[in-house]
Amino acid sequence: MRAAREAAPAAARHAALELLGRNWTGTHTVPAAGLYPHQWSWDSAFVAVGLRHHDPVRAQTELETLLAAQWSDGRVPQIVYDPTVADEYSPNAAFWGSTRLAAARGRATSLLVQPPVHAWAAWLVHTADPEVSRRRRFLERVHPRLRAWHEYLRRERDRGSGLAAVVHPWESGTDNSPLWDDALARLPERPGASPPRPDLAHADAAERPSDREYGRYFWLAEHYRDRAGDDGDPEPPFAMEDPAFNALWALSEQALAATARELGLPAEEHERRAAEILAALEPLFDPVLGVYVARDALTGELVRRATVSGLVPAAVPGAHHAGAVVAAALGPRFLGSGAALVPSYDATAPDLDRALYWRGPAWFNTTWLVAGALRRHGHHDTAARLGETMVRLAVGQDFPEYVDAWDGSPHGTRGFSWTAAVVLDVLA
Ligand code: 9YW
Repeated sequence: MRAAREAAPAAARHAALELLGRNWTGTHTVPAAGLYPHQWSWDSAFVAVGLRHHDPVRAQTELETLLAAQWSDGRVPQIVYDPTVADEYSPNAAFWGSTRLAAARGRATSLLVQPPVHAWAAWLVHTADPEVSRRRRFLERVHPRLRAWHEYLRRERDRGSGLAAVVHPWESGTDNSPLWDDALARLPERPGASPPRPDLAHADAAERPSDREYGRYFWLAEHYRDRAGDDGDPEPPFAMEDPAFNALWALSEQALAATARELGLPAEEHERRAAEILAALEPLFDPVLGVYVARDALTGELVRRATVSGLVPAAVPGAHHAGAVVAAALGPRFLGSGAALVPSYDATAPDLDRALYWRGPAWFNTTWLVAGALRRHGHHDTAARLGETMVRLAVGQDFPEYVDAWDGSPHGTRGFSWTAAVVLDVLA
């Protein structure tokens, strides 16, 4: 293990703010210079949550910049491409061709989405400094966009179960999670040359999805792109209900209720919807694993694998099986395995890979969400220990994208924005 140095809180805060300052473009924060040079949807939300303690106006701007790229159908795009950046990321803006689509209102974006954490982030940003938020009419301005975003998910992504389905693994935010293996295996191999992989110039190939996976990601992305991101396909090739995506949607609906109350608007509709999403999540709870799992919306089958996505529902107030999920988080599949941070995948699974992206390593945003769930259920010491460990491993190793959950060694790219943002929130 690479030694991670202890950092005093002030120095840690300073280092995190310094990194976020470097990754700030003037309008938004890139997830990481080099590997991820544009604006990513859920990354910006996490950045805003961390930044709110130090620069609430910049935190608001982060979210406002993202929401300015919202499509007329309400979708908040996965990536907003920065036209001043050369094509370092694949797929690039030309791949998607969104500027030719009226619904994208001229913006260069991905056609996909990411987990709906924005209403929740906006509410947290507001609460960090309500005065400056009210003065800037922040919630008034973002509320209609956040409503339209949730409306899009309900209208276009709910295939009748009450949950929103992702149409591509990238939409889950956990690209190569084992939850998608079976559904991806049904897709054709993409013929022709393997897609461009500029990511491999910035991170070790053994720590990124494989060329084979990328072939399928591209096949699926081309399929959706060729339909101009139209969700009306009665038989899409991929439609999965992810527990974290939907739990975060419920959390964001709860935040919209709080936002509505703050603005003097009716909140009941949001409260009801949050409760409906939580109820719709219930069939995804697996009593044997003690976590929520994914469901294939095309076959109705559950994917019975324990991943960190399945722990996230415990972070939502009112989640029905939160107690069991907290026990699972502390059990042998996750922290009870001796892990320092929450592994992205079941520690007892034979195909666990400690260095490979969403198939074993610990990420800071999901560990932080689980730490919040543990605190909510009275496990203050464990939550505090996770917080201290995150700060130590982040600051001592130049804010890695993810780490080995057991020995803490860094993986992926460095200078990763949400890792720094989580540190700021832990230290606040
Ligand atoms: C990629 C930007 C994104 C995150 C995702 C993460 C990764 C893109 O990076 O996806 O090229 O693999 O999986 O959650 O938003 O940080």
